[in-house]
Amino acid sequence: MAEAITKPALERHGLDEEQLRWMLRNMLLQRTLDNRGFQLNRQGKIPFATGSEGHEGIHAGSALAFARGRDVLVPYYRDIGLCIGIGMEPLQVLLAMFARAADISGGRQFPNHFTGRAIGLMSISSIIAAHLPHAVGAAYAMKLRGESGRAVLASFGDGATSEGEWHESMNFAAVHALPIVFLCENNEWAISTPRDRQMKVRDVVEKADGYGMRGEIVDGSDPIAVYGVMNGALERARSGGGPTLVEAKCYRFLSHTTDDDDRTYRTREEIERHRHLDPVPRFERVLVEAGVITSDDVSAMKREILAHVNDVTDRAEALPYPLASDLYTNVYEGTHEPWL
Ligand SMILES: Cc1ncc(C[n+]2csc(CCOP(=O)(O)OP(=O)(O)O)c2C)c(N)n1
Ligand SMILES: [Mg+2]
Repeated sequence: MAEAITKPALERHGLDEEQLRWMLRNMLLQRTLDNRGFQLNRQGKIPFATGSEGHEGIHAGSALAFARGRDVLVPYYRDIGLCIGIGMEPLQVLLAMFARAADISGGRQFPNHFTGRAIGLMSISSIIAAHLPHAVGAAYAMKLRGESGRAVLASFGDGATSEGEWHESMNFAAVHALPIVFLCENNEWAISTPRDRQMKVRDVVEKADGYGMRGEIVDGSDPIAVYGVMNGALERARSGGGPTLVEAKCYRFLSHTTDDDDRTYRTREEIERHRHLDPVPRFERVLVEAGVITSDDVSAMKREILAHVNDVTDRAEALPYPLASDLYTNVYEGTHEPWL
């Protein structure tokens, strides 16, 4: 009798079914919010949006490895899924897009420049790599205060690894064995600059050697693999094992932002060649095939997410803009108004 062909069991890195479904929901929510930003921009309702299509696996896996209430996240502007994954409400995303007064920055920041002290989310800087010395400073403070069991998760793109602040941060963190994980979301592009015009090495992770830092590479379109690597690196950092550079490979499917037209520097064929890496349909398939979720439940999840995103869109849009008279509130101490 022919032996039944058994498929290898899904590698879960200890994750239960609820956690796997949580990651899928985070990825679907991220994509829906992403698309909403582009739609609202094309409708002329918001001036600007940044997409993160292709990064969803990195964000879901890393967010699950993040210890809420203990760790500190120092992200960059493409990390919408990472921010909602550690507890930021989707309404905040829409308030920032619409630049409403109720936005946490009072409608002053670029969209996707989130902050949230209560959830351990440090403010995002538009200046590439400028957040990394701050991330290292937070990790240094944890070490000086003897706060073991905590770590900093700092993320950035491949382009950021050419910046002086990136190198200084890596060096300082390695020398002082700080509790920090550097997460490079390598999406092959820095606006219009491809990876091979950005660096001579093939993999960002090779740069870790120059600092005597541990480096790990992971398929960023596989959230379970990302969780495995990030969980290991964060646990090591929390328990005194020092920093790690994690390079998560992915691909940026959309233009850099709504202000960018990627047809001027890359072909449609190149994008199509990477489609099989799209983490969202890929993970959906993996979970359905492994019997973790049914196709019907995925459809119901998508409907529930769309209804929620529609609701927060309407709520945010209905709220007022900040008042011009509030321009200097929280900028200068007291009632100082520079024009008076
Ligand atoms: C110091 C600095 N230089 C240039 C810019 C303009 N800029 C904004 S995003 C970006 C590309 C960054 O690429 P990467 O780090 O790979 O991140 P990605 O956008 O691909 O996720 C550049 C050059 C900036 N914001 N800050
Ligand atoms: Mg990039």
